[in-house]
Amino acid sequence: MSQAHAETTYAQDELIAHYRLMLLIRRFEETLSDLFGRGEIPGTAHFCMGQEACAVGAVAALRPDDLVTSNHRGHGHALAKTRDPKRLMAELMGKATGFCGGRSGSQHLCCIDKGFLGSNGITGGMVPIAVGAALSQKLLGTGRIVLSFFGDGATGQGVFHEAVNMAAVWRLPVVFFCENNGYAMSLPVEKAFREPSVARRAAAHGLPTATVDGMDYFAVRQAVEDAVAQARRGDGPVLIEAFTYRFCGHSKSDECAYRSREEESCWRERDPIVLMGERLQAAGLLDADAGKRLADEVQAEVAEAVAFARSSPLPDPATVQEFLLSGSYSGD
Ligand SMILES: Cc1ncc(C[n+]2csc(CCOP(=O)(O)OP(=O)(O)O)c2C)c(N)n1
Ligand SMILES: [Mg+2]
Repeated sequence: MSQAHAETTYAQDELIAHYRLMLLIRRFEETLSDLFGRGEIPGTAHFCMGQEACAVGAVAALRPDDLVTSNHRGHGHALAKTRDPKRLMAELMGKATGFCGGRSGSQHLCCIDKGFLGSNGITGGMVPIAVGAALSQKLLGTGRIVLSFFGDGATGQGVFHEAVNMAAVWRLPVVFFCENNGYAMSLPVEKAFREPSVARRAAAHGLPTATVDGMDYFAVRQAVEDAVAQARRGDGPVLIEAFTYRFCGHSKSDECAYRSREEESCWRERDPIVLMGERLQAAGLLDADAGKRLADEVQAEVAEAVAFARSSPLPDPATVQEFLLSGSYSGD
């Protein structure tokens, strides 16, 4: 699909909804950062600001009943798949109304009823789980796809290659989506790998690969739609490498001493939300008033999520042993 035609191919309402969702992810994390500063969020969190077009563009290519796995930088993935900022905020505050009853925090989020199989603090840890889920879908004949998000750093893990190989051999319905943001913590991709291209390394496993501008919602969506079509046909997995950037530090304590302010501002000029807004405006789908209305709506929705989370109860201490083991745990 040509750049010029992308805006007219998709339904206008859907494009506006996806632009709004990207805004929601950004405002949600900005608010979260503030809540962290106030001591309202226990544990840690890794923000995805700058990477919103990857989460929203990729999930846009799925059916609602498809499945998603995430990584440690998972708030955008979770919001794109569940569209439920209230339960996410409650989970991050450790409240009983959260996705996992307040037990997971940022690093082990999951929402099975919406097909969000989980974030994970173990780098690369969800890739084999995505492959296992894809094997289940194939054996059960559900026709569902699994979309697996991970970072460039995860591709240095042995288990990543084992999982991609197995998916290729068994032609499993999985789309591997690498958000290459140039760094694993402070380590630049060029220093971590003699061959920095994730797509070239993955291609050695015998599956098709594609690279895409991860700041461009339309490009991401198109690449994932093509990959999903192949996987859904039964022709096996595809790996997509999306070039993107995290606008914030790796985690809350990172001051980004390993990268230059010039590099940061170059990428900020390609803010995926601004880029999508400009595309929608140029196509006559969004004007300044509508943009302002959406921004106000999103602000209100995040405030509502915060109010919901704050007013929710903490988990009942009497339930502390629930979910530790399936079946009947006697406490012995
Ligand atoms: C198995 C394992 N090794 C190391 C770490 C520490 N660690 C946490 S995040 C991270 C970097 C991950 O980089 P990448 O996959 O590129 O994701 P990004 O943070 O850039 O989104 C590392 C090494 C970990 N969590 N798990
Ligand atoms: Mg990275």
